[in-house]
Amino acid sequence: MMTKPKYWPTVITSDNYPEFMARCSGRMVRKGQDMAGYFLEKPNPETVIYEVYEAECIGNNCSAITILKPGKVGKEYYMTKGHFHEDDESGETYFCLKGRGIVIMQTRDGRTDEVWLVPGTVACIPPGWAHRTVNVGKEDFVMLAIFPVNAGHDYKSIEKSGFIKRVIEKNGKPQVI
Ligand code: S6P
Ligand code: ZN
Repeated sequence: MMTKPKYWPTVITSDNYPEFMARCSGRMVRKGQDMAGYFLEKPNPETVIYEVYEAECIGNNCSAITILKPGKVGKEYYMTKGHFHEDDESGETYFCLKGRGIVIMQTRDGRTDEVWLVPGTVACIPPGWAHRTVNVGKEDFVMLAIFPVNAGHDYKSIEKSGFIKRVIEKNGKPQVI
């Protein structure tokens, strides 16, 4: 049986993404106090590191905008917690809308890779790769994520073992170590 489409097509750009955020039903704020143990040094508990705006999933597709603040904890740039997807078949796509960032990725068997993002650049995260975003710029880093509805989020594995690579400032520049 044919059902009447419920949604209109949408365009999201570097200029109009706040309109998308305004329509989002979910908003999550991560402060330093939520990220104890993630950075090499202790973050200020009250400092906002990032915010995530989640839209209602449409069919099989979920979308979210992450606003990652500029700044460092010691020499380490602000970053997201990072996670694997619970579903091993679910990848993800990150579209950079603003700023300058790095997506750090790794597999459960220890392979690592990273993708540098600026507006107009897209990171394709294959299934089975954990992903974390790092803001290495001086302004907000904003990206749109599209992922399958059944992806699920496994934060525990990263909480336990962390990422193999970190992004720190060395001689005034970001360096993946
Ligand atoms: C969801 C997607 C993003 C992140 C967001 C925050 O699959 O990867 O929307 O949730 O960037 O990162 P994290 O690691 O705290 O979920
Ligand atoms: Zn994800």
